[in-house]
Amino acid sequence: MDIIYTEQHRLRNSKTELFGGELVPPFESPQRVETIRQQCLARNIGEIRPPNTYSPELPHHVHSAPYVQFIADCWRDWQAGGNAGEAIATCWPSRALPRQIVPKEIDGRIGYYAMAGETSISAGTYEAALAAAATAATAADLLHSGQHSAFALCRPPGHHAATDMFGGYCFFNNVAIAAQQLLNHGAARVAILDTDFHHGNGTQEIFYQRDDVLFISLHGDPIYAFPYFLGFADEHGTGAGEGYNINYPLAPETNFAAWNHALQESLTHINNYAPDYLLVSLGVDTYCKDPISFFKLDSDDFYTYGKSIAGLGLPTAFVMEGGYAVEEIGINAANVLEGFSAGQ
Ligand code: SP5
Ligand code: ZN
Repeated sequence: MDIIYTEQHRLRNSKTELFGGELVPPFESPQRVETIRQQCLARNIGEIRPPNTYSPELPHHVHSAPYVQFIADCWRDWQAGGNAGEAIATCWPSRALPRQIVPKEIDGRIGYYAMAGETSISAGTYEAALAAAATAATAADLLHSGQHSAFALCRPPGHHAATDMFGGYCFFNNVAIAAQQLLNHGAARVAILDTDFHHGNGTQEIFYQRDDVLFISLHGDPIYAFPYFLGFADEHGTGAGEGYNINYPLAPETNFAAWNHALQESLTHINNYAPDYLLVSLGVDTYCKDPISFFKLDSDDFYTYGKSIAGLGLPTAFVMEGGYAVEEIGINAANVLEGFSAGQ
């Protein structure tokens, strides 16, 4: 399985995350991807290759042009505004402030485009996010050219990024960009299976009214877990998209037996949809020792579920999302890939 990787991910190296009322070093660190890369090398999971070159318009596949421009300009404008620290949103168009007019001032503009305040924007964030999108698009290109599988080893992650919102450590929705790339290449249907602990609110929003992408997510019940305000079981899609969005919100302490039950149902839905391709939003924050999540998967479970996914027999690209137990995320991600290869 080819592994697409570029060291440009390191350009995303913010110093602050707002967590527990303090500014702490971000959970979403450069070390994450390096740990996974090392593990893939040590276990011979596949060849490591760089992404293809794309135009800076690549994110326009799924994001609005003003939003992409905001991500490109934010750090410069924040600094020009005389701010000492990294760019963090503090005021949003929330329920009782509903006017959707994009403010001219950067404090207002960042609030308009933010879905959460934990994620700081800093120097290099835009460049790294663009490289992550290219990494995922390359995985799509590889499937299109006939490869059976690929692994986009990207960061920053993408699944919380919506048409015009960043947050949850995400800026451009890598897996959604890969799906659109496959459709642009002529695919009729693409399925996205999101195994990250958190609901893929961005991916859901992007494809909610469409039937050419089936989105299925297994995640911590939003009544208890980030992103809190989307990801419930009654969100089925609208219009042409009715029936093409499926959520499995799962309770605190969910173990592999219960998680796998939802996975097996998901695989049946995907099989019935008969997509041309499968994209997996691969989060390994379902691991029992993840510092910000509450599922109870063990390292062996990742191998087991990788193997199950291979049983679909679909050309499949894995696109890296979350996972914050840095010691073990390499083992867990490589276990999914190795399980997939064994199941082919
Ligand atoms: C891609 C991805 O996995 N993004 C996750 C973003 C989560 N950010 C909010 C974290 C808040 C965690 N609160 C945990 C409370 C533990 N007691
Ligand atoms: Zn996550």
